Amino acid sequence: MKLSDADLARFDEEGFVFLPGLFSRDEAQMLMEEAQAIYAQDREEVWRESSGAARTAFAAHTYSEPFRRIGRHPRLVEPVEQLLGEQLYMHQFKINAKAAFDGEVWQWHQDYGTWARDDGMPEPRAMNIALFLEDVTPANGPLLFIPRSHREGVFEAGHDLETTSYPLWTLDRETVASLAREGGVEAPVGPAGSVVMFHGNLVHASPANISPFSRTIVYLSLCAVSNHITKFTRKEWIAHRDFTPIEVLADDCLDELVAQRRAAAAE
Ligand SMILES: O=C(O)CCC(=O)C(=O)O
Repeated sequence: MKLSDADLARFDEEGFVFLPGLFSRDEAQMLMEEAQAIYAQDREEVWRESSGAARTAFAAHTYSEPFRRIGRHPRLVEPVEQLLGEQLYMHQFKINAKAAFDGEVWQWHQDYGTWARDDGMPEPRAMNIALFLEDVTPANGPLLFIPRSHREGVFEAGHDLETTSYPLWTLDRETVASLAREGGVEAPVGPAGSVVMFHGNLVHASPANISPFSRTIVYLSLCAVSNHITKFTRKEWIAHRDFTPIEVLADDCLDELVAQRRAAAAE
């Protein structure tokens, strides 16, 4: 799948592109059921909020067939290849839950700030492409982006090990306020199956979810192969060390799994 010239121009200008309804509801539902089964497992790759609700599941593309296919899906991999102009490897893969009532914040940060500091990634030639597995609304903890904040490089950040169970290099309030005075804050919201891709330096966050509706998003952090990480401080299943270029599957690679789920539900 290729991005249009308008998408490319918007990405360059704003630092993100939102593609509503890129996957069908059936595809998103099949993946959502798989995500719930993973969150129910007791495994080290599943991190939890202080309430015990799942916060994120790392590396599901290595132990789940539906997510293995998502990690090689042309609708997710090809747009990033187009933007970065070379083949990609999977730097990180996570399925972020924002549990109804209990989903906690993600503080203001830049992903490349973490990839550079923790993983020694040479350049911001990596980015997230995110697929909504449930409807994302203004109420259930949407991603918040500061448009155009990707243009100013990496900001000073402090390592926050306390606010949530997830250590993060976070920006101070003055920096966020000054960037938001220029760019505002936008929250891409839309139905399950929508996709958003954003620059590694785009400043973003998400609020707590006090609504009764959960919000689940799967993130592929894709990195240009020539830009692979050089420091191995985090677990292999958080920051991958397999730099093999991703070979994409066929566009209909999820159909068989959707049909299997449908047949199982009809029994
Ligand atoms: O899923 C979210 O709400 C935010 C995730 C995020 O910011 C990240 O993974 O860098």
